[in-house]
Amino acid sequence: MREPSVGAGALSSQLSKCLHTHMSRTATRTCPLCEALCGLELTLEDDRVVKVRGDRADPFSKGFLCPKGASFGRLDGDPRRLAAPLVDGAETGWDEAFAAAGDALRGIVERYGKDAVAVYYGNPTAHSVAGTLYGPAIIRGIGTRNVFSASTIDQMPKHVAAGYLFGDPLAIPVPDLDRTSYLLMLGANPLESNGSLCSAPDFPGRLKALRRRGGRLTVVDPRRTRTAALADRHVPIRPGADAWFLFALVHTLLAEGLTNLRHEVDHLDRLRELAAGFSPEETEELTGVPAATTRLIARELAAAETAAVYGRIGTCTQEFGTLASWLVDVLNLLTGNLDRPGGAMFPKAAHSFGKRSRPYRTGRWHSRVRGLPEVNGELPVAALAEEIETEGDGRIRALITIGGNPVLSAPGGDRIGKALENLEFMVSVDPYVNETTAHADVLLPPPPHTRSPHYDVALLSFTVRNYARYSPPVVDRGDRPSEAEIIARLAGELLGVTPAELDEAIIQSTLKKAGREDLRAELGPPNVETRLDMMVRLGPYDLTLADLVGGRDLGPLQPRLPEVLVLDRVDLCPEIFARDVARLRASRRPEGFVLIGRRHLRSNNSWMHHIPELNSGSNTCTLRLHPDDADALGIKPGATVRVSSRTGSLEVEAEPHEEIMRGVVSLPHGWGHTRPGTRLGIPAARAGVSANTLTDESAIDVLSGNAVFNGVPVTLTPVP
Ligand SMILES: Nc1nc2c(c(=O)[nH]1)N[C@H]1C(S)=C(S)[C@@H](COP(=O)(O)OP(=O)(O)OC[C@H]3O[C@@H](n4cnc5c(=O)[nH]c(N)nc54)[C@H](O)[C@@H]3O)O[C@H]1N2
Ligand SMILES: Nc1nc2c(c(=O)[nH]1)N[C@H]1C(S)=C(S)[C@@H](COP(=O)(O)OP(=O)(O)OC[C@H]3O[C@@H](n4cnc5c(=O)[nH]c(N)nc54)[C@H](O)[C@@H]3O)O[C@H]1N2
Ligand code: SF4
Ligand SMILES: [Mo]
Repeated sequence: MREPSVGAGALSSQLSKCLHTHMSRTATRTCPLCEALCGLELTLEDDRVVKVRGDRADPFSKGFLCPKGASFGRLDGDPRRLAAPLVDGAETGWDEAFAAAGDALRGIVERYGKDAVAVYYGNPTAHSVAGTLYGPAIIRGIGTRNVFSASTIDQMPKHVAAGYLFGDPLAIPVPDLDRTSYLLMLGANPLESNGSLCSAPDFPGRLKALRRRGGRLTVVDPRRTRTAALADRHVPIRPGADAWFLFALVHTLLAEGLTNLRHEVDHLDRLRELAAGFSPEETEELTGVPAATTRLIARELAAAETAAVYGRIGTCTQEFGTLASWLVDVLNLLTGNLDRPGGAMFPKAAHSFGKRSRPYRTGRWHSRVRGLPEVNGELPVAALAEEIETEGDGRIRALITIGGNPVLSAPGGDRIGKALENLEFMVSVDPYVNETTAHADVLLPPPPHTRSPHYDVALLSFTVRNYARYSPPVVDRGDRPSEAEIIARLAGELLGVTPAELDEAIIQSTLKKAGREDLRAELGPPNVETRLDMMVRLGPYDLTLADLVGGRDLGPLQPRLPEVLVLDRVDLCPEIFARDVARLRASRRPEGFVLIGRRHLRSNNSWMHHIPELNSGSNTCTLRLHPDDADALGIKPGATVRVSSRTGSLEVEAEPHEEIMRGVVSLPHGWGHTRPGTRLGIPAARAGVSANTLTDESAIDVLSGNAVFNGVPVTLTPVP
């Protein structure tokens, strides 16, 4: 019998023979693997997921599923997942592991002070209740300023842009995808990524629907990606030049009198002055975008019945990421599309965080070695290695990682790997022994997703429709702690409280701040579900957590700028951005080749390459370059090429490809699974090389501290 193909990795033939003797049942939950938030329908036999389908009853995803979601069962039942904690590489009990971590961390704080313990939060923490609700307790528990996260290798420019434009770093508008008639998309490839800071299950289907209803899609990207191929127009741009291009659009709107500002704003004059020097003709050479194309796009944006400008990671992980992210919303404002249906809007989550009272600012403290400003309570992960290596007061001696793999994912990752060897102590909350966690003295593995409650505290504020879903665990986890309990217990070791005491204290203080102490009697015992229930009850829809099981559509996005603003008016041209324009003007087009990244539908940053179904087919770690560039260098398809940058050098297979601009080469990140000590079992032939051997931790977007992954200068040499 042929095994069913979807999510059937766990279904061995032996198991299928005893189907009749096992209880089969279905359960639904949200897919935790990307920002699209699809509903999954799982078929379970005993505690194993044997089949995965899209949950057709989910009002948001309506049955959509991608290949990664289809592998949910494979990941959930993955034998490489640790079942018990490791201390010095050997399995121990939970109590011993927590005691070992607590003793070591307290000792380091006593000997060297609070800042000697650093924390790094990786991408999966943004998808988990545990990371979002309990992570902050660890920082509080230690009292350290050495906080790092995947935000500074991702979306930090978006937070800084929103923070200064609207006063709140979380007020990031999303394109009203289902209603817009014109979408200008820069540096995003949702046909592979499934979307980011714009949660939209079946993003590809929604883009096709946009075109079917007569709308237009323009994609700005150095590569003709699958998304660009689907668009009405693909505009190739030189990596890192988006701020120049966006300024040229602003210039054209202002110079040709095409603006339609619908909100009261500050500093329009300052913007006008700055934009004067960015005509499409002046910027053409730097951006590679013909002036006529830029003018045409500006006029189309202004003329469209509704339009949205959306920039994502390609516009963030570059030298002028904050300026680019700011200008995206300046365009939404100038064309009258901010906060109106079909434009760029602010979703309204079902849960409450409480409103921010003071306007945002950055630079409240600075990193010790390079003096880089704090942003959102964090320091740039580009500064992590130097803070561990450099002697002196405040040197990092211990590290806590939660769901992160900076050795492969952060700029100059090889240097971080070496630096981790110099730590006195490291503890990781992570299911796997990988390139980063192999350095941990104590490793605390969370249970598989089926055993964990799920609610997207962070991502439900960036949905293209107002929507919420709570997923209770579908499998009993026995006496294994949930990830929330793991993080709470780790924090408790430092704060001297139990998880229940921590939860109760947070519940009491939240209710007090909201003036709703009366609500305590209606809530359950202090735990993660009760905290979520409280947040939903304090939210804007008069709902409880139980109402959100199975998914709940809360309607199309509604205009709500006044509710969102923490400033008196939108600051169209904040001074801190205006000052950074001088840095932009001083920038030059680099000589030679520049490197950009690439995502593949079957990857997820660094952590799924050991799953054979995902590390297969076209998901390969090759260097793409334009065939004419390859010819000029004498590089044949499949040949090995040496790629070198300021920070490192590697050898990789060349894949000449028409899709990419001349002068640009592309390498996916998260590969390079060749480091010793890991327990992933990835065959050498499918291990790839790490793009972050080449990226440079000394280059950052100064305003946000964000890493530069696009536009990294490299040289290419054919290897005989
Ligand atoms: N399958 C899959 N899905 C994922 C992930 C994954 O690894 N794999 N990762 C998840 C994560 S963590 C994130 S943050 C999101 C990211 O989601 P997206 O933002 O959609 O990310 P990418 O697919 O990398 O698309 C970025 C695009 O920017 C282009 N680009 C590079 N440099 C420049 C530039 O200078 N200017 C412009 N305009 N474009 C540029 C690249 O060619 C690429 O096509 O995806 C998430 N989803
Ligand atoms: N060159 C280059 N580098 C990049 C990018 C790029 O485009 N180009 N993209 C960047 C982006 S957008 C991001 S978000 C970062 C990601 O950077 P990181 O978040 O540091 O790296 P990931 O590879 O996502 O690692 C995820 C880690 O979480 C663990 N994990 C998986 N599931 C769970 C769970 O449920 N709980 C816990 N506690 N741990 C879990 C995995 O084992 C792994 O160790 O990479 C960045 N790096
Ligand atoms: S698109 Fe994202 S959320 Fe949906 S099934 Fe795939 S990985 Fe899961
Ligand atoms: Mo990301």
